[in-house]
Amino acid sequence: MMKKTLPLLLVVLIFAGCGDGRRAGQRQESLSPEMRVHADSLAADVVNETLRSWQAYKTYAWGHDVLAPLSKSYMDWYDEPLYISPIDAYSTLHVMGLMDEAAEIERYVVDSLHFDKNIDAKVFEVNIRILGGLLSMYALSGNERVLEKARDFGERMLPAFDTPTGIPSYWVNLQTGVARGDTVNVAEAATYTMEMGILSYYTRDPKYYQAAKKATLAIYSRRSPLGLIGDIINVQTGEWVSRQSHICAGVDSYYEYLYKSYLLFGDPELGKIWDESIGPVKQYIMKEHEGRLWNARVDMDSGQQTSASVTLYDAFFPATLVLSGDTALAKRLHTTWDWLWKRYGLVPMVYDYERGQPNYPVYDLNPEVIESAYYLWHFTGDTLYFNRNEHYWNSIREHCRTEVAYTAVANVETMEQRDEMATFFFAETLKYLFLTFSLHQGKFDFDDQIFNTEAHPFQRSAFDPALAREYLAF
Ligand code: DMJ
Repeated sequence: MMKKTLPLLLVVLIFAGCGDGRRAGQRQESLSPEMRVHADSLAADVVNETLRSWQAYKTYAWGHDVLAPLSKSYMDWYDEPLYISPIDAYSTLHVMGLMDEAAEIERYVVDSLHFDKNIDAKVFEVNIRILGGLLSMYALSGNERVLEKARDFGERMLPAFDTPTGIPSYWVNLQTGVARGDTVNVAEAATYTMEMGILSYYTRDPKYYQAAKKATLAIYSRRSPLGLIGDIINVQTGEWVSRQSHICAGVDSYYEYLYKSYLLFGDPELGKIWDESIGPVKQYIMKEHEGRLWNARVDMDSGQQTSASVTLYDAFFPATLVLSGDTALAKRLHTTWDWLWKRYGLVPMVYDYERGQPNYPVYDLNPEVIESAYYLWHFTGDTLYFNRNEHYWNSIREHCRTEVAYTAVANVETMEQRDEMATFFFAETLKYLFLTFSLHQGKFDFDDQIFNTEAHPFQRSAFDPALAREYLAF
């Protein structure tokens, strides 16, 4: 439940401003005493496995971006490491109560990490993982030196937004500020309002949020008469490079951030954009096929279907839907993802539901199906969703567990493994599993939290709506 101390204006914005049934969730006490014991042991198992994977990272990849768990080695995203796994892992370790491990990361970040590196960083990815991770590290630790790192990183990202449209270039050089890459997808164009809004709030400097919001408005203002957007755009001209409309990888977090940023800050303009965007998505993109509900790709001008390919990223959508109050649609979509997971034993990255075959059979330890089951478990109290996440955890344990940690699967039809443990396994997958199995313990107040798209949590009641309006300048 929302905290009673929540400022009245925020309550008004969240409840009265939403008008269509959006509400905070109700955790239902639906676990029997026996199930609670079982859930406790699952939560403890996830913590143990997280610790085991973290120790593997420290042993084989410390100081680098990503653990390669099969070769017991490491990979970096760029010529110099940015320490992405630990930054992404911090909030999960903290939420699990692994405070020594979390404190070690915090010390390393303030003492040894600097961003004055001559590398071209991918703006979208470093925003959700590094800026989002640092901001949640600050929120959880209160360490002002962490905030200084986040501000420094935000400053280094800003030159990317200096384009005629306000949509950021694909890359930015962290040292020189030189940006390049004129073609971006919508997720890369407009998944910034949460992190940059939070940075504006903490620093009381609106320029970050203003840059992020301009990019979001640049996408929204280019919608078709049907209210649909394309998926790839030129940041210099604002011309759509692809007019395919969908909620798949390459667009997904645009919609997620419209709603979540509105919820966190109460900017009415974002609420209006969400309200005007979600109807066309439901009308044109949701498709029935053989008794299941899927999402299609359609032409943004005609609404005609262009493809029946879904990506496993699309499974974020039930979470956003149930958060916004549309539980019925969220349940139907999640049942489809559950069917696909159980068909293969893990979910393929890309699947064509009309052909009934994967287009790209990789599973990279992604969180989305689990994330949505966690939301549904929280909001409905139906143990079906708890059971689903138990099933998914068993699948991951069976197919992805290695001698030292967890790894991706190259092909869900053969379960052949691939040598990489993505940073979001720490940030998202393990966190959502732990929060599912520990929900009944009541230690983590979901209703007072909003996760960025990389599952870094931020406390809603820590953002005063009147101050948000001032610090973000909306
Ligand atoms: C994560 O990096 C983020 O959640 C992103 O928005 C899309 N999905 C990946 C993990 O699958």
